[in-house]
Amino acid sequence: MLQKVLTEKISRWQDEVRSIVKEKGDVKISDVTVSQAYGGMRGIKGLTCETSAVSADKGLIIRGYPLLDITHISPEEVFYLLLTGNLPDAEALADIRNQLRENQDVPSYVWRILEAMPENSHPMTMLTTAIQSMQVDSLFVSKYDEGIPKTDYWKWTLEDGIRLVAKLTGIAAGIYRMRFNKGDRIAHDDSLDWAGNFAHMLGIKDDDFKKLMRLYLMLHCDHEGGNVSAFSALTVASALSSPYLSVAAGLNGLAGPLHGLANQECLKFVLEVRDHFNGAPSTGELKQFCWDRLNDGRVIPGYGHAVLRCPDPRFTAFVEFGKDHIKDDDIFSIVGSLFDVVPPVLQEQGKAKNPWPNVDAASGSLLYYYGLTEFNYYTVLFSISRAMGMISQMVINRALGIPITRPKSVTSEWIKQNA
Ligand code: CMX
Repeated sequence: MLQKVLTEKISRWQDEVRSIVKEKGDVKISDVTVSQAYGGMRGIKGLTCETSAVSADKGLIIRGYPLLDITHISPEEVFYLLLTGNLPDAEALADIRNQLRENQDVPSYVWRILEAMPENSHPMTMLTTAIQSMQVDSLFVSKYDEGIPKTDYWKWTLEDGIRLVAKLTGIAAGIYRMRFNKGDRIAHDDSLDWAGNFAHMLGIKDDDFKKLMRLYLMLHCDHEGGNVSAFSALTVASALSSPYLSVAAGLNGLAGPLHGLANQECLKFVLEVRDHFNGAPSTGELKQFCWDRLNDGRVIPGYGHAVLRCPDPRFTAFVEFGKDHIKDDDIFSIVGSLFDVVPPVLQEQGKAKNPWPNVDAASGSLLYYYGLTEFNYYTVLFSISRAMGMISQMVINRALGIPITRPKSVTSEWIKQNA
């Protein structure tokens, strides 16, 4: 059903893009300065992304819906929305849920590979290794080898994508139980939705934790096309590498502390605050603690952003959840105090362009409360969700025939001569 809806929409999107390029192909949409060329290409408009947009003052907008208007929808609904541009009706939702259920079993070779890894492997390394290993089952690769036409690439990218997303919760839960000695893997419960089932397979039995997983896996799904993980995944995919290799590449970028790994760094920081002050500190103490960290040349994790210039709505959504469910918790109240203290400190320091919290500032305190205390696991949760955005972007790029990525680099010598 999803496949049928997309087939119809994609032919319209292809026509639309063809006519945009025909009419406006020579119109300039960005200039590039020397500082931008040395500065991580920040702000250069050089690629398109249909699934979501991030505005500096409002944050994430998914297919036209501001994030805070749709925090009630499930991850499966957001996956459908990312792919098609519309929210699913009951029948379409049941269809995508069925497809995820039918494809959820993890191949046994994945467990053997994970078991062979060093016991202290980072959970993100385990996750991307598991994903890469499933390349062997890629339908895109086998259809490509058979010589399918270019116009069909997106279909097999989608089939791989659904199979991958379906297995990610089982793989991630298995990694959690294996890596942190939680006992045997827990079998899936098919009466549950995708995120509820994930909570169940982790072995955390609280119904509110299931709700948190629904929110968590929805909120992290996508953040337009130019962030490290999306851009890396798309760049690798543009070489027609399989969705397995492309998503693994993107997630390896997510595993960096300036990107998705900031959620583990952030909770670590909050726990450092708690341990240092033996509880919640006063505002003055917290301010000094932040200054000491900045003076040591370290960043305040969970704050700042390359695009946003406002509190991240994903942070707001997590804080709302926390206020509703764990209002009096010590760690959650430190997160609240940091929200009061860090922005003025960063503003006073005058370096960070955005002093406000990002997605990673609050989520860890919620996970910790429900017993998911192993913070070097947190980026795995981010990954499961973000894979939906990566797959959706990949399907659309392949449908639109976006060619291999190849921006032009120049040498400093060239800049000296030409700029
Ligand atoms: N604490 C201290 N310094 C910060 C800072 C923070 N939270 N955020 C930015 N700065 C500093 C930068 O390190 C940079 O310093 P230098 O000039 O010495 O290099 C300066 O302020 C300017 O940086 P910027 O233009 O404001 O930010 P960037 O676009 O370069 O980087 C980001 C954005 C997110 C990497 C940065 O804000 C940061 O390191 N934040 C902390 C880590 C974090 O929370 N990352 C998660 C982001 C969300 C996600 O992707 O998951």
